[in-house]
Amino acid sequence: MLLLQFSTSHYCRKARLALGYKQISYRVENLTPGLHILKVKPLSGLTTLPVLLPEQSDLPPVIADSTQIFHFLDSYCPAPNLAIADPQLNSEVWALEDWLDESIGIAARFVYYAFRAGEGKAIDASLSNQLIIQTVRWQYGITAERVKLAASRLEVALTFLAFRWQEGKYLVGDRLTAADLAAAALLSPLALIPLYRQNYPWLFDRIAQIHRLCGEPLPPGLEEG
Ligand SMILES: N[C@@H](CCC(=O)N[C@@H](CS)C(=O)NCC(=O)O)C(=O)O
Repeated sequence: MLLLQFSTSHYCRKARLALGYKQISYRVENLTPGLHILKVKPLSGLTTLPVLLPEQSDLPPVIADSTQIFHFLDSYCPAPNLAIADPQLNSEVWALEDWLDESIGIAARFVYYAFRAGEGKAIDASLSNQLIIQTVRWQYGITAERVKLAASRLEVALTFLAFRWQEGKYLVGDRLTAADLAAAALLSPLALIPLYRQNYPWLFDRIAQIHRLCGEPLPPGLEEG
């Protein structure tokens, strides 16, 4: 299988966590932001990554969107499953996964890029890096007002997650699901931001645990050694 990705994207990390959790061997192709459209649009009709190419004649040729990749991987390799057999709990798994994907992952992106352009500029103050950060902020419309809204959305999410994730519990039921993988990947950009590290230490412990379980290298800010 081939995963088309941006190496730094938290949505691509989400797909890698699922591949790793299921111990599926795969290759990655890192695309260049902007130029990626030339390759991705003809394949999926979308402009976003990740995109998974299963590369087997009996399988769909292209799976775009991290949530669709989760569903595909559950049908391709059912154990361990990202869903839960109980229909009521399972509806919670996928509602949470969708909320994390469509709201919280975007809020994390807003807060992360605002940090990298301001207080966290020293992480990489090179002209080329700051140019990339400015381009991303322009592309997604990351303004100060929207960053404030994103930060308050993250606060709601982290208050919710605290009840479920502290003490090694899972977001739904009594084992890891799509919801836990989505949260671990989509909140990982916050690991570079001191304010979140100080206020939510349990969050980063859990993100690191889930990465280890999936055999995925830890995100920037949490690397060991
Ligand atoms: N809901 C999508 C979101 C993916 C997404 O936003 N990917 C970003 C990178 S983090 C992207 O490809 N942006 C480039 C673009 O929109 O052209 C998913 O889960 O796959």
